[in-house]
Amino acid sequence: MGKSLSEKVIAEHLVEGRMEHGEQIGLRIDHTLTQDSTGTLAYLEFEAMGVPRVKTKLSLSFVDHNTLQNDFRNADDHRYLQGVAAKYGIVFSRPSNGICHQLYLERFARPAYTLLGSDSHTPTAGGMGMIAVGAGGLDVAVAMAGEPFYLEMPSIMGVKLTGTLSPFVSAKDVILEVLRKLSVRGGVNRILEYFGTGVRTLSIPERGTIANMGTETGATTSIFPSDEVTRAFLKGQGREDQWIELRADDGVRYSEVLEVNLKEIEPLIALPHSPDNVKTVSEVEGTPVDQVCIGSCTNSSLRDLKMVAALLKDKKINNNVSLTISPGSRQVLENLTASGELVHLIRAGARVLENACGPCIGIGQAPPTNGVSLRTFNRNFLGRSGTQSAKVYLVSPETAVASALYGEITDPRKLGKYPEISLSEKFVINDNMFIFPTEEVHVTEIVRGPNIKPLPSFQPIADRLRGEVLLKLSDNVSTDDILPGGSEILSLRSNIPEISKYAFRYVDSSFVDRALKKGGGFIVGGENYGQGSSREHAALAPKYLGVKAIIAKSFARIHFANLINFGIIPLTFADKKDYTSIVQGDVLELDAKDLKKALCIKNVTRNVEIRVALVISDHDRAVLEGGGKLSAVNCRLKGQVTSALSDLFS
Ligand code: MIC
Ligand code: SF4
Repeated sequence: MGKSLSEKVIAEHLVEGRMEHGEQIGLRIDHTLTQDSTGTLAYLEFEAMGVPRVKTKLSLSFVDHNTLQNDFRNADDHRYLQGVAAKYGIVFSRPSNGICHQLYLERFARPAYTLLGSDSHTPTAGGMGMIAVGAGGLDVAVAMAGEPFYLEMPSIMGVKLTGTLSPFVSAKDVILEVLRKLSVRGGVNRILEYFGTGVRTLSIPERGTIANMGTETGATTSIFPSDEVTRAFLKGQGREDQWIELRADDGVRYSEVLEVNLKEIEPLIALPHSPDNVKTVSEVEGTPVDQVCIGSCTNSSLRDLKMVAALLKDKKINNNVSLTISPGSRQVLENLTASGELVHLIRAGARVLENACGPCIGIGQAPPTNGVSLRTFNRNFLGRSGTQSAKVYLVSPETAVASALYGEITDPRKLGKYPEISLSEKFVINDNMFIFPTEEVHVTEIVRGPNIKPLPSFQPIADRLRGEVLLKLSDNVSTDDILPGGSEILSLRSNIPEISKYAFRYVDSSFVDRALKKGGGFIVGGENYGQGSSREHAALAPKYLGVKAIIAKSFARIHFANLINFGIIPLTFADKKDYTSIVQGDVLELDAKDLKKALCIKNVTRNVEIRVALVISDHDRAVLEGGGKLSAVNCRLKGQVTSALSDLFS
């Protein structure tokens, strides 16, 4: 039987385990990336390991999330990150150089490599034939220290693309179609591997868009073959020598195959408040729009902004719409400037913002009260825009422009003549906002501002856990619910005691006080608990507030790993019906002395026993029992392997 593309890349990097679905595997990581809002913690963790220099082929630190400097805090974070990069041999991308995933795709991604990034949209690089996975900062720090990355071997789902996209339909519509079919949890513990004749009709930025938003299905990653289109893109970036051909063997058998005929897709839109709430644009046409935001790591490439420029040329946006455009990178902006296309954006009335994440994570541009905001982004969770009452819809750049011009949700096919967009044979390249590390290390002291606090240390898990159910939640709780974004909260990312005060802020503003008053306790969740971001803070803040275990119907992959890394026990109901037998405020008791045996929670208030499961590998159990990953890794790196960890590293 032939091998899938994913298996080929994984096999080349496999250092532990068998490539069988469900098995724990260890992967050698070639490249790592971090961004500022997860990076400060990741580097504090890396520093704590005492490794003198990163051990990867390449590690990158981007400043793209919180570039707003309302006070000293973000500027201090940026300075800290720059110092760390210089000291430990990491490439530093300065603020406003662009969004990590766009920059990585342009300048560093290469077929058949592995990438681990402390951002959930790291799979964007799968558009270039890589195994690129998002993870918590600590896992990335561990990879920088040269250790393998452990994960459950996903099943490989083939996504067969046939046909060609129709005019005004683009990559965003393809991934919205996939989301419509799979939902926000259909990809969990799967790799989405694209194949079929439709693949070669898609450019690298389009493949990047699809791989990027595969994250919203919960997939471990997405991957495309590396073909002549890949080669042409790399050539345009002056990196043709990094190209190799890569595709699945003939006769490969995927665990499942999803068929998507590109020809049949029409413009799609995700309705509030979930990326899988997908309808055709024509179904909601005519809804008045207050704001349109173009950008984010999903849709801010040169291909996308050239399309936007062509569609806006000689037109003016509607008087009731605020249109913002955040280019994905300085390269995108420079190319648009050199070609003269930037003027079409400006003349039409667009507000051109910084090359950064910006409104995607609530850094400015909150919509008005009850406002309708159309965004080319990847997430529309309630409140993420900064306005709780706003309704955020996710669309392609084509639909975004049509709606900005008409002032209401509009099918872009109304725009008439479809402009043909071709990517330049050679991009204007300018790497001067990257600071490349030198062999010689000049940095003796890393400057830490007053908001950069040491990592809190936690006690190992007690033998007997008792406490109240502090919060009972429903399905698909996102990390934005657990610990929101926005400029105010993001500026506290390097200060766990302070940021913890914002846990569940918009879900239940009394949660923090209750947790502190009760000395911690439990949280109960539904399906897909912790979907969304890779932020470790969504595990660290509850931990800091004394949360001992989370009992849910199922978990999202990255958050599940983060809970283990920081010593919160992630339990699933053995029988999902038992979810109804717990009420917020109930007192629960768990014997956690031996996490290997079958676990049972006692609901003391209702005097019932609830069977729960801890579905983790021996490796993860050892991490949990040893008081979290940092201490486990430190033991390993310092050669002090304790008995609890002996299995782990033998
Ligand atoms: C996001 O899109 O939610 C973020 C902000 O990029 C996060 C990372 C973070 O919280 O810093 C992600 O996707 O991992
Ligand atoms: Fe940035 Fe938004 Fe992409 Fe997250 S999803 S990396 S906030 S642009």
